Amino acid sequence: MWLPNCPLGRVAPKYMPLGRRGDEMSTLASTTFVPRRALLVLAVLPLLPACDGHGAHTGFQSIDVTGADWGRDFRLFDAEGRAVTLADFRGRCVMLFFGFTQCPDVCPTALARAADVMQRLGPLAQRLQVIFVTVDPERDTAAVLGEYPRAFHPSFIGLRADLATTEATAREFKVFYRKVPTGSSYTMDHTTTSYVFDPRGRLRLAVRHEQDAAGVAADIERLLKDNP
Ligand SMILES: [Cu+2]
Repeated sequence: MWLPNCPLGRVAPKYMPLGRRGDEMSTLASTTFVPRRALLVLAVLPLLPACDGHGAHTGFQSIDVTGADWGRDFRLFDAEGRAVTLADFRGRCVMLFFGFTQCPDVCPTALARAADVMQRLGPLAQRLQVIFVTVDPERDTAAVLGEYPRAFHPSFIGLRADLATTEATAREFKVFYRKVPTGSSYTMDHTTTSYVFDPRGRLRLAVRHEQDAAGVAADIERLLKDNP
């Protein structure tokens, strides 16, 4: 069941192909523009506590998911093949985003916003690690992931894993993705939410794709100041 007021992720029905009307997506009421090619599908996310209004009074502009029993950790590999887990970033906030480097719009937009957040944080930006996790490890090789996130900010890193681990990690974070054939090639549909962990490694915020950089920066600044 979909709760139309859940701010976490929405699709605009008018951008859905006619053939899909009648499935669960067509019930989504929204004014948010998300191109079909980068469609977010967040069928599991109405389970989030914020969707019942819980997040409204926490003072964060992002959705407060503190205490979630999911999104606890990951074990993925960086461009040099080293295993990376959340514990590697203790003392810093982590902003985690799932996508793929050939994404035409959603991923570049999310990473550009993350770079904007870094700038807005000033010196505090040293305490934020932005991580891009590929949902397309077949094309996003270690070499590709060594380059792509850095094009947005030199501190950003890309992580990957084999297909099974990618799937398990996405499931842990309630992230949906799937291949969509495009003639001889394919693109990916994927969830557009970014997640923020506090410096103690606790999942705290789900950041909507539509949220602006100023709001994200304010939320992260608060998490950093609460955890000096
Ligand atoms: Cu994308």
